[in-house]
Amino acid sequence: MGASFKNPYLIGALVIVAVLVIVGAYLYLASPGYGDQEEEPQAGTPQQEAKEAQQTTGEVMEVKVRLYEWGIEPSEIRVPPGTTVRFVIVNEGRYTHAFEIEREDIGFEASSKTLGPGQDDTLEVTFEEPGTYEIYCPIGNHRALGMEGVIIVGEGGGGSAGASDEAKDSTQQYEGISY
Ligand SMILES: [Cu+2]
Repeated sequence: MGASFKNPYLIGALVIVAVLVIVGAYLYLASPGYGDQEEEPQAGTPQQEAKEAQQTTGEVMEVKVRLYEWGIEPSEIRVPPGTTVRFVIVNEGRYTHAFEIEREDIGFEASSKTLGPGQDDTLEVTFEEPGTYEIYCPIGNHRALGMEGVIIVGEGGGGSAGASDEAKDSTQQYEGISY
């Protein structure tokens, strides 16, 4: 008998608890505080922007180029097609130099400023067309003296061989310097 009395109380208590939980949850969800919390990720448009910035940074390959008597280093640069390269060009020599990229068959040409000793410049180029681009110093006979090299835009930059590509690159850079 007692149980039949207790049960309605128990059920009533459970219903009240359930209602409180639901109301509490509703109030919590609807509260300005919760709204703010949800807006932060939405204001995470900053987060999205940051992501995009990172992606952009990831797509831009920065290459430091040293100009000196008589050479350009690195003398061989390999990039996958579509890569945007930001060349940071520094004249570390005692003569005036410049950095020019040229590919005659597609009529491509880009050049840094003429740089006095110690000066630097930045050149940003997106390489769409696979092939070999020449790099050289256009001043005087500097190219003939050794201030030249190549940028190879290749499709074979297959993802799996990333590490070995790097190893290859450094070897080829040394080969480039030696001749
Ligand atoms: Cu030069």
